[in-house]
Amino acid sequence: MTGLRSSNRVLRVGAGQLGPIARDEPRHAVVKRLIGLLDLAAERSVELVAFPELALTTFFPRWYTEELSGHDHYFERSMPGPETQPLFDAARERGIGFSLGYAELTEDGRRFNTTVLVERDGSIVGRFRKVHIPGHDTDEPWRPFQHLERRYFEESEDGFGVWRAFDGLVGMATCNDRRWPETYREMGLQGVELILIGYNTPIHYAPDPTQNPLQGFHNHLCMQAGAYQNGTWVVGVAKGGTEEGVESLAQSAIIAPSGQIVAQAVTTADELVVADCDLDWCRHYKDTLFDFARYRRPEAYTRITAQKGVIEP
Ligand code: CDV
Repeated sequence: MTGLRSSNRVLRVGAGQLGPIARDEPRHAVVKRLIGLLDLAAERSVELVAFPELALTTFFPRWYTEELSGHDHYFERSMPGPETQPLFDAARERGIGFSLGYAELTEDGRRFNTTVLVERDGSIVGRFRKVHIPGHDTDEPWRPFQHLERRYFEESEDGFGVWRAFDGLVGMATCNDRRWPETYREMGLQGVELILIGYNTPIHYAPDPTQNPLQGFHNHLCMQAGAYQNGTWVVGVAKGGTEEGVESLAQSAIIAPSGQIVAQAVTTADELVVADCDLDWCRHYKDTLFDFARYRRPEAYTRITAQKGVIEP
């Protein structure tokens, strides 16, 4: 590929960052905040807004309950449901698509940390269930606050899909998924051009507090690397600020296929971060350095490992 080319596939994307959601904040109040961000998006002709992980409630896995059903009121039994329908209506009226993270309770009683992708006409494009579930599943009162995602959510076996939408190829991942290279590569192998990632990342990491001052660095490090190594846009969107006494990272960012951050949040509150994402720009990387068909060598990776043998830790 030589030189630059003009593109018809410039998608104006917004990262709809949220500040804290209080434990007693009702759904309808949160939905109102989300619609407020859609209003900002409409003013700026944004076509797609990415909202954070578990964007409808406080981050409830920080509290232990003996019975899982003790937290069922934080879960959605349908999407849209009665309380989220106004968000779907508002988005469709404005011609804006969105991704939304929420706690999903299926008809057969399974619980997932899910994100739904909705097109500009209100149709549901796809649904992603978080693959890498961090934290722990039993009460650990020694922590200043808990991270009981492994108690409340199943690990998804569905993997990382990519959907034709927004005139491009769009994928999703959720919070801890963004730290794993396989997340991006699985979608990269399907040609992904835009990955939407919501997160709730406490600054304090109880198992190893030496990582606390590096939270912002690690957040951008993994998303920038994932974008560059797969020639894709990445939108990382936080629920940040201090929620129920727990400080969480903000720093929502829109990252180009070059790995460069092109727009970033400046607050820890509700904020819309906007960038024009030229989906054709992905080709600069997908057709050159990261031309998978030409240069990637999965057969050699396996062979070399076999020859050397596995070194026991
Ligand atoms: N919600 C998350 O998945 N949070 C994790 C924390 C617990 C490390 C994260 O990777 O940001």
